[in-house]
Amino acid sequence: MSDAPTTPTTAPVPPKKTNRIGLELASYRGSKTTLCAGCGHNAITERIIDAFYEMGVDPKRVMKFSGIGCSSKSPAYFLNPSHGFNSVHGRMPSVATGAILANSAMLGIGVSGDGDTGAIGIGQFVHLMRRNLPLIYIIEDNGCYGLTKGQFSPTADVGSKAKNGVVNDLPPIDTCALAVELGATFVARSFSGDKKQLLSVLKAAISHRGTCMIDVISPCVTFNDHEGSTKSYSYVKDHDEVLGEISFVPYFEDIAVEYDAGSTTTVKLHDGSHLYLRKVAEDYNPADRLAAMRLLHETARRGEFATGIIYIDPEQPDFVESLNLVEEPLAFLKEDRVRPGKQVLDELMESLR
Ligand SMILES: Cc1ncc(C[n+]2csc(CCOP(=O)(O)OP(=O)(O)O)c2C)c(N)n1
Ligand code: SF4
Ligand SMILES: [Mg+2]
Repeated sequence: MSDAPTTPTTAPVPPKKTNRIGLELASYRGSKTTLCAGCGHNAITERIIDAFYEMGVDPKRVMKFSGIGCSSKSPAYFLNPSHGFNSVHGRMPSVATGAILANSAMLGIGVSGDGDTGAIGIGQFVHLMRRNLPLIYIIEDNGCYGLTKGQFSPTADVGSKAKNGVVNDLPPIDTCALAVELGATFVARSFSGDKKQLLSVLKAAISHRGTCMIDVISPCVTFNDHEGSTKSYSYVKDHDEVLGEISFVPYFEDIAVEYDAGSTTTVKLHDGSHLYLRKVAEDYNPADRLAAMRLLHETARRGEFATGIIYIDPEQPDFVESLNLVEEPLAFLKEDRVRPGKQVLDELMESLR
């Protein structure tokens, strides 16, 4: 028997999994969350990470915005290499509008709360919805002000009970109905606990050009997850009326989707991706604004939530187009292109004489 030393064998290291632009999932993560364990907002963060990774979006091309609240802390927990601006309570829409108009080559995502949007920020929200600014606007909706210890927010339902037993007696603001009414071109509602649906909705939103308003019911385990609350995990699971199966096929993948033309709506998105919306609940057409309003009113009357893509119109020009801005981002234009020359000013003065 030979006693020559044997060379140790090392197991081959499997190649790291990357997406279509060569980045690992880690490039889409953010700092460690400081939110409560089990908070719905953390699940939404995970889906945002998955959606941007799977769509192969360069995180450096993304701008993240938020207001104030537990929800508004979320952008710190995803897409670390992206640009971010944590604004004042309820003022994220104006900050996002300025940033996107200054550099429309970037992809904007804003995270707000039901309080940040529906209370102090409602004025900014309604004007954002009218403009079709290319922005993914997510409301992490728990029906309360989580950060300030669980007071009712404007999305709390009539009759919903707070942890201390107080019953809410004011009617809620339905942010989806408001968004549809005011002209948002992509309106969806989802649930932080529905991984598959939320991921498809987020991927479709990345492919849409215009305002995507996504209200995600996101239970607050600390202040609003008890019996009597209509935003608890158990209530939402029991009252979620799923509009139908969503299949999203990105433009860079060649996936054959088997669908029945009679019961599936196909929507072609801005970047060439496709959405196949299979109707389960009813014969629902997400391109019909009146049908969307009817659905929202009828489900609310029954104490239910319709989830899925509620309304979509991929054809409307976005705010950048309707302002007729030059193709090149304003932020990079040289001074001689943004400041009128002396001759132009002289002509203008002359015309005002
Ligand atoms: C101008 C101003 N008013 C009030 C507050 C106090 N405040 C901080 S967060 C918040 C509400 C947060 O609720 P929501 O947007 O629903 O976020 P959540 O914490 O529930 O995720 C309030 C009232 C503040 N920070 N700034
Ligand atoms: S207080 Fe509520 S909303 Fe805030 S992190 Fe905790 S569970 Fe989430
Ligand atoms: Mg809230």
